[in-house]
Amino acid sequence: MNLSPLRPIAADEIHAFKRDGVVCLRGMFDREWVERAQAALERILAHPTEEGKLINPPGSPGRFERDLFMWMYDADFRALATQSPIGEIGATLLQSRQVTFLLDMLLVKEPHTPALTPWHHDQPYNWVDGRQVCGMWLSLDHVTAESGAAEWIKGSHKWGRWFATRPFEGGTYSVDDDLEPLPDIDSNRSSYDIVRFDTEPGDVIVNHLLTVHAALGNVSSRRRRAIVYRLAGDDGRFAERGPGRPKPKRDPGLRPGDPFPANHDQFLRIWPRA
Ligand SMILES: O=C(O)CCC(=O)C(=O)O
Repeated sequence: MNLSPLRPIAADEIHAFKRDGVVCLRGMFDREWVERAQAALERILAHPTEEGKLINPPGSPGRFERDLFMWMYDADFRALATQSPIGEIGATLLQSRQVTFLLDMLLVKEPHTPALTPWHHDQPYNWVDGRQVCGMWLSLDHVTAESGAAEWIKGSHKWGRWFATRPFEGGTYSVDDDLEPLPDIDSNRSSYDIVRFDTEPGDVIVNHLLTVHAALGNVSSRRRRAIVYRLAGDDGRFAERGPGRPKPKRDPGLRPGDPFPANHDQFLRIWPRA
């Protein structure tokens, strides 16, 4: 299993991440990691954690499955967090000396699950402030538009706008967070620079946490399995979001604005590697 990315990350990939707020890094994880991750994901799907749930909008067919914090339950998810190339990839793209792992999440769209993932960006949902913050979408299947690829609006991380959060399942949170609503992107797609990547197992899409994105439904007969990470770099600070928003699993004992400590039971300092 590769500790470092299977190939060096190129200067133009780092530049694309900065400029566009998203980049697809092909072939970062070797086959052993991919198979280990696939097997771990199947274990969690068979025995979901208390966070595991179906997030199909009401009445929609298929299975859109989500689980969270798998690394706290499963040794292979923990190994992915701490021993795989994700820390080094994060440090390279964020140009950061250190990387803190905030969470892992699985997002699976089983065959014939047309549920869309709505347009959103991640930072207003996530307990992190700062500019050196990213998500990673680790592809565990051959993913195309038909099987539910994600779509990203290039440059949206630089709009200087924070949009109101909405549950993936549809509807709104009962207490508003005073953020502006998202524009109607789908009715006006040609006004946006939207990019989509077909991926293979072991490819990683890295996004700034302010990059606006969505994902298509899986209308194919193939599975679409992804593990998603959230990472913070040097300037990442703990944040609290509105009532009902996603939270760390337990009270982390931090105040808004606190740096993430090097040793914390919920936030892992994954780079430099211990
Ligand atoms: O894969 C999906 O359905 C959505 C991915 C997403 O929203 C994310 O990676 O933040």
